[in-house]
Amino acid sequence: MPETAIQVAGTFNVADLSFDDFKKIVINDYRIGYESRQASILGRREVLTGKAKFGIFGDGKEVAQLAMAKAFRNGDWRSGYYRDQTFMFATGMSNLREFFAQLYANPDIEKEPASGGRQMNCHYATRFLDTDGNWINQVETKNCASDISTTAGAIPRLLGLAYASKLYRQNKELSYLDNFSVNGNEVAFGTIGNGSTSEGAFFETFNAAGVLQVPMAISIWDDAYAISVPACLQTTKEDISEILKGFQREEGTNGFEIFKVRGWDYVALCETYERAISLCREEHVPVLIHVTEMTQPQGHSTSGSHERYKSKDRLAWENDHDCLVKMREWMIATAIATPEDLGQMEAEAKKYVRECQREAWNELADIITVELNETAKDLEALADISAYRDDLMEIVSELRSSVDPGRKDIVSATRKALRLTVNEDSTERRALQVWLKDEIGKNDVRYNTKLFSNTIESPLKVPVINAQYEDDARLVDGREVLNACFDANFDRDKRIVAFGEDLGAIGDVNQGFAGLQNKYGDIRITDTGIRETSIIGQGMGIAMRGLRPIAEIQYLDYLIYAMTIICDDLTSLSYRTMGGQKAPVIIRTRGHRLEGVWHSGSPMGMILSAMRGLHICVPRDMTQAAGMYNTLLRGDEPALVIECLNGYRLKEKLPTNVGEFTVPLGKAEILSEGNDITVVSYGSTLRIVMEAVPELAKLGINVEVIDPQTLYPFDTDNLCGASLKKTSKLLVVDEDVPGAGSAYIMQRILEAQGGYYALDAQPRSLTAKEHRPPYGSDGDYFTKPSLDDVIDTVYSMMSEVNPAKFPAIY
Ligand SMILES: Cc1ncc(C[n+]2csc(CCOP(=O)(O)OP(=O)(O)O)c2C)c(N)n1
Ligand SMILES: [Mg+2]
Repeated sequence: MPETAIQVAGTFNVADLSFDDFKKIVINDYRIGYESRQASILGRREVLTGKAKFGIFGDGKEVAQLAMAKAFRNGDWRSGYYRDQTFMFATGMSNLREFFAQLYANPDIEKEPASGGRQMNCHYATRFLDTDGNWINQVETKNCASDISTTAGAIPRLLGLAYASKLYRQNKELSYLDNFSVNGNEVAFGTIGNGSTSEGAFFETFNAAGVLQVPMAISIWDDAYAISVPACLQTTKEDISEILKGFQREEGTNGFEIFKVRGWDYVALCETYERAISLCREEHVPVLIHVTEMTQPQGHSTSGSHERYKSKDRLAWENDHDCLVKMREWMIATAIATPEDLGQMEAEAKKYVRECQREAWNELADIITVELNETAKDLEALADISAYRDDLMEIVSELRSSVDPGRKDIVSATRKALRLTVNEDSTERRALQVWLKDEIGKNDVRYNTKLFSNTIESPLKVPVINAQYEDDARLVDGREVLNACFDANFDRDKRIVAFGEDLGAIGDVNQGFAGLQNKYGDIRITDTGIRETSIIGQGMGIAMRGLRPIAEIQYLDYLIYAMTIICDDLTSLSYRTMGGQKAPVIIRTRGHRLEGVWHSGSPMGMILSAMRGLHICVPRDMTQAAGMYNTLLRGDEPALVIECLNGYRLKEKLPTNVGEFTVPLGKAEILSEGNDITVVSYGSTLRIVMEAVPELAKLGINVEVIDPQTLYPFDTDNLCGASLKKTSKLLVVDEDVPGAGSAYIMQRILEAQGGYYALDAQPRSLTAKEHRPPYGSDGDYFTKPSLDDVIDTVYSMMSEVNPAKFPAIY
């Protein structure tokens, strides 16, 4: 790595700081800021010359980030957005080479540790799992949760990162987890653009932090624009801290401490961060630092130019108020540095950034050149003995002359060559076939792995323990099975916490947690406001800090309010960091059958499409649900468990090992054996299907009923496909709209499991109607699959194949 000045911003320890030391720190800060600016300029150039796809940079935001970095300590967390490169450099959480490696999408995590080339540039993350998936010691490092591109997307999890400090400080039973916290002294730093504060996720989370009183420090980088949209169209009074004044804490109230400071005023920024963060750290008071008068010297991103929408006056103002220009002026005016010294340092910094950029480029380009040359030689060898010599040499020549080639060019050339010579056989061709398979495998690892953490703690590896019962096992309400399960787990593992609307004092709306707050305390079992997005964010943040949250969403219908955070942030976390981060949140909810437009939804197709990266559990009763919780709480991957809303009062036997037995994920169960037709269903409709079985038997039809138990993973032992070999007929029953959850199940069975080949009748689905279900029992009967519907549909499928034996009923 080329030589540079100290990469990490110094802190001012006023007591024993000489003017010389002070100068050194300031000059070093300026250099970090200046290097960062050069990286932005060079990065943009690399995009515009075609070496990288897209660029978004932190120019104009440098000085505030230098000040913020001074207050950031080991153990602290950042959860922010794409403008923070200076902060990342100043804290040592990233560096220039990694910055360029990400711009070039280098898939090597050694070179691009934030995402292994998966995320666009300036999306930061530190790796807090080692290569085996074990936690590293978080109190000895500075920590950065992985960025996402959606505006305000980093804020909900910020709440959890801060909330973890509160749990670690207030719950002394957690003191053994000393690699995650030192008495909850860690501050969670958030950053967000002024425009993004218009998002609901920001307001919701902000309010929650004021209620919870957690060490969360949100900085708002205010450059008065959100791409082209000016502040007057974004924010009431054009001033976010002004309108948030009602959150200011007062004598005897909770709330925030709110600070406002200009983004080019180095001294004021350093003082503000020092004051704000010590208060936040010591007293667990959330703070807001509104940093105004920031600029965008190069405009928003490489996708357009800001001259299109900013006035000449505004552009001139931005030039004058460029934070680095202002800092430089101040340094000269206060005799911290001379223009000559600074000029020389800037020249060195420019050169240094250029060297880092070249090295990062070469690190990837050199490897690809070697790979390209090897493949080109192999293609030439094939050409030498092939009847398609000229065409093959054309492919090689195109490959050799491609500008800034990537692996796709090499693989694509090989695939073309193999297509061309499909009727030939030679050692050379076979060698290319082998190479291609191997190369596709390697790129699979680069680009298609780590949807889940897949560590030794994966819930898929949790040993299966069967439920045990006494001979005269008690029949209890389903909710009591769950209650006993949660009780046993809270007793076993002090890291587990649960929170949600009405979860604490009354023990949730269906009383699964009844009495447990009294037993385990309100720091572990907690009521929250009505705020689904930030409930999930709260879970994510604390899960990233080593705790085990059960985050409850009161009804499945309200999961939609948390969709953005679940599908953007939680489910992509492992993938987008290439296994560098995890957040094993268990989302608990209840759904399917009840009555009413917002109390009976079963939007499984939506969930299955949007939430790959979660295990999706659909237990048919509370015993199966308990077994799934037992599995998930011993694993380390996120999951969604949807309990059946109409099952809490149904009687079930209470297992003697209610906190120990496990239900394995992805293992389907045959609930009724038969050889005429296979019916696959889950959750609440399963009970109806089981009621239909004896009725259909009376009509001479033997039904095989399969419960997949989890929709993702789905029936990993292919029980459904195997059943079709026997029955040749498939009916899928669920309560989603047509072509949603049922279409997913069909794809798994007919395509992935090869069930298509066993069919001798058209596969059918029995689902709810296209619209949401109405209120009332008649509405339910006419819109959701009923017992009559199941019987008649199965019968009609039999009739289709054998009308003589099964004449039409009506
Ligand atoms: C949810 C969402 N909506 C829209 C966008 C597109 N977008 C990307 S950046 C941006 C502007 C953000 O402005 P601001 O929050 O002020 O941050 P700045 O870029 O000015 O620092 C927009 C609209 C997005 N990424 N995510
Ligand atoms: Mg902005």
